[in-house]
Amino acid sequence: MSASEEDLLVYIDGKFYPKDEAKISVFDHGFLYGDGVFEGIRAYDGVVFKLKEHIDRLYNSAHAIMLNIPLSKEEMIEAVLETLRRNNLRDAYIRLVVTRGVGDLGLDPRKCAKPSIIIITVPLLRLYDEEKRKRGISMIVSWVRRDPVDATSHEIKSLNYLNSILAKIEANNVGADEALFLDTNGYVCEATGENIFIVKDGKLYTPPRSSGALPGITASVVKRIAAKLGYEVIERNITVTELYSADEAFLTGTGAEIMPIREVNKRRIGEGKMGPITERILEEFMKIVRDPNEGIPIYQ
Ligand code: PXG
Repeated sequence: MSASEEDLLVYIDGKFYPKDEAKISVFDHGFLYGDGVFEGIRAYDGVVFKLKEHIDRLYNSAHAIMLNIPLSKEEMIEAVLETLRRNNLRDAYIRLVVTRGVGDLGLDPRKCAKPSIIIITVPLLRLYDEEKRKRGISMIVSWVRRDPVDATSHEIKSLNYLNSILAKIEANNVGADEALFLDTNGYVCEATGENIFIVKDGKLYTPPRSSGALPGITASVVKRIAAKLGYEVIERNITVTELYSADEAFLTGTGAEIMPIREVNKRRIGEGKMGPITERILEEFMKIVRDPNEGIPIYQ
């Protein structure tokens, strides 16, 4: 049995705190400047899906911002598993945050002596209901561009998500489910926290790394599934007009899993519901996420 929401324990720097007492300093630069990195991870049926890959990405993000995480990768994996065990969780959403730590009111990270590590685990978070999954989501193209690779690049999973939040606000304002970013050159990039794929004439297309999109772990699994099912996956620039006339389109992410896109800027995509290739990939994906070989078991 999993703990009730109120009893959930949160890991902060090696100690466990009840949810209401899980607090960090207002002088932490994660709070003051968004100076830090994070991962969103899922556990399905007692297995943390692609935990090693998420930990590798976390350490790569930290490396890019010159933040030395005071735990080895093995210790970090154990801390995540221990947090899940303390909360008796088998199906969970895990938020792993590493901040620059406590400093003064200047932004210089050298003033921060020690990074803070926070691990929050909650019973599975559902971003969209199953009805939405069949129908697909509505999207708008955001007026705000994805930060380019030579700016606060989203290749780094940093605590700076204002770029995404600005787009989400626009989607909310017009009642759309999600917002789509274009890259600096006006090509399709990604959604606020999901990568994008389109299907055209039996082939899959997804934007290249140079678009500034985060290299998604779900996206890499989807590429593998597509190849196994015999669909070619091509990484290249995609225009908005191409997206409008795609046969199918879908988003991928830890939170959204695989989510079909029904319409973009009121243009219907394909049949305006989950397409057959998306459905086959989703079916395979749902098998893979529960495969113990695709992650790390919590209890053994
Ligand atoms: N792009 C961005 C900018 C992301 O933040 C993805 C793509 C998909 O990557 P993965 O590795 O998850 O397939 C992300 C992931 C949230 C939330 O709380 C965000 C993400 C993951 C989980 C939850 O909004 N972002």
